[in-house]
Amino acid sequence: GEAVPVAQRSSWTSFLKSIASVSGDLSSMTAPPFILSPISLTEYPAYWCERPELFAEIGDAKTSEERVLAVLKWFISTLKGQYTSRNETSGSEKKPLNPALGELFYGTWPDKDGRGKTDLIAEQVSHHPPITAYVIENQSKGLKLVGHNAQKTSFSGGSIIVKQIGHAVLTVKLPSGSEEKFLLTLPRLRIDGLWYGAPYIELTEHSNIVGDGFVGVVEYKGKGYFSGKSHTFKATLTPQPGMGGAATKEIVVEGLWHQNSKIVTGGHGPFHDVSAPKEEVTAVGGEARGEMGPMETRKLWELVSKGIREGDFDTASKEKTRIENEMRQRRKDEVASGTSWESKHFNQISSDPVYEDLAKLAKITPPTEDAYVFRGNWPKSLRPSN
Ligand code: 0T9
Repeated sequence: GEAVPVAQRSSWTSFLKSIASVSGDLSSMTAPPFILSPISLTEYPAYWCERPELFAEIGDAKTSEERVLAVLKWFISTLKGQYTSRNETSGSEKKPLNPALGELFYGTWPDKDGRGKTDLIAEQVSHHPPITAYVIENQSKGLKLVGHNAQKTSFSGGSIIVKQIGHAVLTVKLPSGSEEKFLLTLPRLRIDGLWYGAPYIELTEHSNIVGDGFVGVVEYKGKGYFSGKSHTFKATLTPQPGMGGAATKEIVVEGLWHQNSKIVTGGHGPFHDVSAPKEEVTAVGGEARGEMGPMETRKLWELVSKGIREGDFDTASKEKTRIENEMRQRRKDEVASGTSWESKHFNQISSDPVYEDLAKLAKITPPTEDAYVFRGNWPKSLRPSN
């Protein structure tokens, strides 16, 4: 492919051959330097809040219908960042750094224009396969998003197919003191453009937003499907009689998730629009004096990231090997001492009752999933009053 530097062409070809034969977890495979991202997968949950004002608006909604529309608008508005931002900043999709077990990321979006402060904790709760658990909270608006992410990859027709495993639950505290919970599931990804060395993501199949008297389905299509355009979606919100919601009408939104959309049924007019720039998270150290500890992602990968950014791939690869060996040694030491790694912020539960209830309502499979419950232990740097 022409996007591949000449010196890396044969290594890219053999990388592609090995992804075609390995199925499941590509994260630990060694890829040629030109495709490496200096950012770890542990940072990716920040994409959920790069439009913090839209997240905050969920807390300001007055009715069930307003609330579910605010959830849908926030969700759709994150997709551009989640799935196209590496292309925008570095020309193509890149392979994220493969996180270490227990890797941490703390971040915040400051209060501004009455939207309240929003904070994030992400922790790598599994190394192989990579699983990231996260919590994003805007306390003043009564909003808390808790979720986890894993991927199952396969190769088909020259593309990587990524099935996202995991889900998120958004809890909205209402002024009455009661809570509404929304279940969010995640789309499937197809990574195209591999042959040319310029990979990019298209979303396929569907994902769900279920809660507050609505079952929402977001369908994704790319070029050559119902609109003929890339990044097309159609979201249908169907009220559930008997689920407490007062709403009775179905709402349909259509458009391009990386640009804009409009309400076409159950209302009319513009819906989301992500032409304005997004707001990146501010990384915060989680240690007592606001410093970054050795397992905090930007500290842990500091020299690897620097090497990748500056084109010093020897240093990057040496440092990466050092970290991997150190982690292997930790796991061996645990076995020898009969201990095991424990998450700092999350407790794993083998089935999530909130997922089960809402998945049943929307006929989502599988009927149950595990989940990671946030322990509520915010670092002082994010919650000085703790
Ligand atoms: C959750 C997101 C996820 C993580 C990434 C598939 C992928 C790892 C998972 C799904 C976020 O909310 C959204 C965005 C991008 C996803 C990544 C894109 C990607 O390519 C990687 C996989 C593991 C690879 O690195 C494949 C090899 C690479 C050479 C292709 C560029």
